[in-house]
Amino acid sequence: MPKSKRPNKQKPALTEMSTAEAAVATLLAHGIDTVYALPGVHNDHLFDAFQRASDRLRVVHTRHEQGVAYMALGAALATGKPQAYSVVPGPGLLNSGAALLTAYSMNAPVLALIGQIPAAAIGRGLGHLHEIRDQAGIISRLVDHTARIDKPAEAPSKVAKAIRSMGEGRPGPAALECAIDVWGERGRVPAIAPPATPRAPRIDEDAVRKAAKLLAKAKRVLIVCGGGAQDASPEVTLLSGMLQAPVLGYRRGRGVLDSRDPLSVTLPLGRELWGEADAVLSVGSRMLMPLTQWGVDRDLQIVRVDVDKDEPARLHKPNVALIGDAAPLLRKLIDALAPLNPKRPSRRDETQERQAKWRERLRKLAPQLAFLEAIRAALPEDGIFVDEVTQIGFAARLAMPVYKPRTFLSPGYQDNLGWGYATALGVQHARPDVPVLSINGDGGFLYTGNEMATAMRHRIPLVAVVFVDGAFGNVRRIQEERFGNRLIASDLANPNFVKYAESFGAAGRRARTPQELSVALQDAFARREPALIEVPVGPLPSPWEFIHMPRVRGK
Ligand SMILES: Cc1ncc(C[n+]2csc(CCOP(=O)(O)OP(=O)(O)O)c2C)c(N)n1
Ligand SMILES: [Mg+2]
Repeated sequence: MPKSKRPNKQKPALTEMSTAEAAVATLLAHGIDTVYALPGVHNDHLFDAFQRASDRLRVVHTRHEQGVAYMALGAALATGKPQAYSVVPGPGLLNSGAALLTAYSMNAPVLALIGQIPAAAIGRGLGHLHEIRDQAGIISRLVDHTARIDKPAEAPSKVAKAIRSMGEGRPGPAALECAIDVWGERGRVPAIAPPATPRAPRIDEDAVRKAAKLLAKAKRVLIVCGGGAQDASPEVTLLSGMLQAPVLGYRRGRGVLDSRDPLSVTLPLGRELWGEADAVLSVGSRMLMPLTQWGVDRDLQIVRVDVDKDEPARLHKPNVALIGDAAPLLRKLIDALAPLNPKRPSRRDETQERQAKWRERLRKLAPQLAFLEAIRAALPEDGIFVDEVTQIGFAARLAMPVYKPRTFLSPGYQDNLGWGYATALGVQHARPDVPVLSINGDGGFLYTGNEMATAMRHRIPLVAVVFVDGAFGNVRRIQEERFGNRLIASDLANPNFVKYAESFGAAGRRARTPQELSVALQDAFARREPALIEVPVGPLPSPWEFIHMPRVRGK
């Protein structure tokens, strides 16, 4: 082609902006319209840019950095969409650390915008305000993608890349640092474009056919769902019917198949079915408990659907690994299976009868179950339940009916005490259209109970229940049962939680029985204002025999 006819390669338009303004414009272009943020001098220019964009961007500030990070996590879990939080460097970053760790382990798309000391001083150990040794190195252990924005022109591409990284492959958090003197620096910035639609990853059709053949031949299939199945509920439901396969969801897999479906099961029965299955289809689950505690042998064929290519073979090589997003992969699998699949006898009656037997045995947890019944009756079908590391939570994972995906949020393998209240605040903030319930023990609640101030300040109508046994009850029971009642560091001095809530201006109530809890919850959901219900309880029966159960197959 003659030189003169070459199409004019247009240079992107340049606009004069600060680094912070460019970062904010890029967040907005990517649909991020809320930042959970706690300010400080390192990020003053960033907050000024937030302020100038306040017709399009909401800033929700909390009373501790763990609050902003957990809120962003909650919003990400509730919506499946990227969310952002911002903190000062050093202590601000570390204060948000447990939540960032949890976002990583839950594969949640959370972007951390973290301040830094003056650019020229980074790495020199001069003792600048909030300096921490090798901040970038610390962050890199917490997230898969991190970068530092060093000048205004870099902001759009680095922010865009960070957001893209949160959704590519295995989703997860990302972090960006920016120095105190760089946020306000002005320069010419390339035009900020909305994100390109990501290309759908290629599906390995051979692997899909192989999986379909394997499943079509199998007689007793079990489907195991983890957090990665939450957006594949219609597909899992269809497959379960086609294969007459019970669907096991424990913590993060609950709600993928509606609990009212006779083929929906939780842990104790799920383990029994694992012992009898000739094939397992695992969808977005690490399968740590089945593979390590329940055992595996040659008679069990395994198909694993996972977005992370390294995950399926980590513990035990599956017969087939399908790599990619669960929903499109399962749709392909359904198409491939349809012509091969024999008409199967119904397993609904069998599964229901066996569920009923387990329900009898689970009566051992009757006090917890009675409170859960009251909660389920008051919480609408699409209401969101935010779990905690507490006796009621352990029982909920086993026995509370869950009707829809993303309505049962449990912290997964971190099981970090104290995540609940602030995470639930983020959930309620991101989903103002549905009621959200946060359950807590008295131990866990005071990790972030101070964020009741945030609920009031930002009018977030979250309802929290605090079960008060005056103890880190779980720890205390272990000391009683396994350490000859040698109690240590497990008793608690509590505030009056009703007065505590009232001191923030929130509604506080006490409910002493499941019936009273039911009434208090209905009232709190009707009022749509921040509320706390204190429920005094005694020691509660142990759930552990239903969770840590012995091997059912293999050596
Ligand atoms: C971050 C974190 N720290 C400590 C623990 C250990 N831990 C598990 S349960 C528990 C006690 C929970 O007490 P509470 O919230 O009152 O619930 P309860 O068992 O009394 O119902 C503790 C300390 C944990 N899981 N996570
Ligand atoms: Mg307690």
